[in-house]
Amino acid sequence: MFEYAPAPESRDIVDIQPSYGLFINGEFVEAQGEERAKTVNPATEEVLAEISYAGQADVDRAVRAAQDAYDGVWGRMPGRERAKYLFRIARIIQERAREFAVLESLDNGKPIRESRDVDVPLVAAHFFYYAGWADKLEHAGFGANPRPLGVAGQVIPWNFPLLMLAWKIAPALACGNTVVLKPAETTPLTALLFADVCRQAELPPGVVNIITGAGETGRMLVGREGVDKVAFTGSTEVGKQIARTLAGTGKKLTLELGGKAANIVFEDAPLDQAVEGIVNGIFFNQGHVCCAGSRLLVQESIQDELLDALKRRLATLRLGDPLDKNTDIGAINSAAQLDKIRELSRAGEEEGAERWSPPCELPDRGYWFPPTLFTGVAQSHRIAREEIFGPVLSVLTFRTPAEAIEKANNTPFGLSAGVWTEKGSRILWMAQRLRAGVVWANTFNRFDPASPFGGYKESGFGREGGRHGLEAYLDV
Ligand code: TXE
Repeated sequence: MFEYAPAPESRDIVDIQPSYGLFINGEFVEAQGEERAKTVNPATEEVLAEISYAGQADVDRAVRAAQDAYDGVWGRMPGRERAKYLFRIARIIQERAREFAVLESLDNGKPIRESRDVDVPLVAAHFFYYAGWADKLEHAGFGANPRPLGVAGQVIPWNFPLLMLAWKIAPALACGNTVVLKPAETTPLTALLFADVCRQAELPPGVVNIITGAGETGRMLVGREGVDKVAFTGSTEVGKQIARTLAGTGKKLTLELGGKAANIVFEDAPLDQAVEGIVNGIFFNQGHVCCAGSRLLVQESIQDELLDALKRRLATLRLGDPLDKNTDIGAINSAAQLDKIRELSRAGEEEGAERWSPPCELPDRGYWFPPTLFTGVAQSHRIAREEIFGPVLSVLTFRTPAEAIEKANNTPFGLSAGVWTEKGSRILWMAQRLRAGVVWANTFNRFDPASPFGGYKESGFGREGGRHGLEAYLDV
C-alpha cells in the first residue's frame, strides 16, 4: 500500500554562518569578551555554529546603544511611525517563515510541524497585534500620556526561542522602549536571524540589540545600570535570584517562571477529544512548555477507559527527525535537560509510581526521551510536585470537583490548568477556583496574542500578551 512519506524539510534553505558576533547598534560586531561556545543540533549533536558570550564591556556597549536610540529617536517617535516598523517586521517574518521554522527546529529540536504551524505564525501574529496598539496607547485606559520606561533588558529561555523573543520585543517596541535581549545559550540562532530582520526592516540602530551568552551574561544585563525594566522567562530558581538582585533598584520587573499544570478530565468529557488534549498538553514541544499539562487529574470512574485510550494514542506518536513533517516528538533540547528528565523519572519509579512508555526506538545520536506515563502517582511524589519539563505525564485521580480543585491547586506554581467536561456551569465553577493564570476548557495549549498570559504564586508575576501586556512596558 502507498505510504505517505513527504521528504524532510531541507536544511539547505538556511544559511548558518560558522560563527556569530553580537548585534549591537544595528550591526554585527565582534564580542570584546573572549569566551565562545558552540550551539549544537540536539537531534544529531552536530555543531551548528560558534557563538560569542558577551562580557561586561559588551553588555555596557549594548545598553549604551539602547539608551542612545531611546533618547535619540525611538522614545520620541510618534506611535504611528513605530507601528510601521512593527508591521514591516511582521511581514518580513512571514516572508522568511520557512527559514525561521527550519532554523528553529535545527537549533531547538522541535518538530518542523510545530515550528512551521505554531511558533513562526504566532511570532508574526504578535508583531501584527502590537503594531496595532502602537498608535492607540492614549486610548487604552492608561491615561492621556502613557510613557515608555526606557531600556528593557530581556532574558529568554530555549523552549520557544523565537516566540519568547516576540512576546518580549513586540510590546516593548510598541510602547516606545528600546531593547537589549539575551537568548538562551543553547538556542541563539533564530534571535540572530531576527537581528537580520531588524536590519532588513531598517529599524533605527540601537532600538533592538541581541547579545548572546549564558547565565553570566544574563546576570550582567539585568543588573546593569541604565536598564530600566527587566523581563525574564526561565527557571523559578533564576527568577527568584533576579527578584532579589533587583529589589530596591527601582527597576520594573516581570517574571514568567515554571509550572505544574493540572489537566482535569471529568467523566462526562468527550473522551477522544480529551485524549487529544492530554497528548497536546504534555507532548507538544517534548513537554518543554511552562504551561504543559504535566499532571493528568482523571475522575476515578473513567480512569481505566481513559488510560487505555491514551496508551493506544501514545503508541501512534512518531518520534524522530525534527525536520521530517511526520514527526510528532522531536529531540530534548540539551544533555542537561535530558539528565533532569531522567533523574525525575527515576525518582518516580523509586517513589513507587508505575512507569509506562509505548514501544519506541530512540535514535543513536542526539538527546531523546520516549513519551512516558506514570500511574499510581501520589501528591507527595516529586513527579507530582516538580517541573519535569519533558515528555512525562503524571496521572492522579479524583472523585469530586472539590477534590479536583484541592489537588490541582496543591502546588507552589499557578500558571495554567485545563478542564474537560460537557457542563458549562462546571467549567465556570472550576475556573473561579483554580489558582492558575490561564484556564483552558475542552482544549489545551492554545495561545493568542490578544490573551494575557502569566502566573500566580511561584510561576511569576506580570502578564504578557493582550492589552495587559502593555502595562509591563509603560509608566502610567
Ligand atoms: O533555565 P535558566 P535552564 C525550567 C525548566 C528547566 C529548568 C532549568 O524546569 O528544566 O528551568 O532550565 C538565563 N541571571 N524552565 O537551566 O537557567 C539563561 O542563560 C540572568 C522553565 O535552562 O533559568 C537563559 O537565557 N539570566 C522556563 C535563561 O536565563 C540567567 C523555560 C533561562 O535559563 C541567569 C526554561 C542569571 N543568574 C526553563 N542564569 C519557562 N518558564 O518556560 C541563567 N540565565
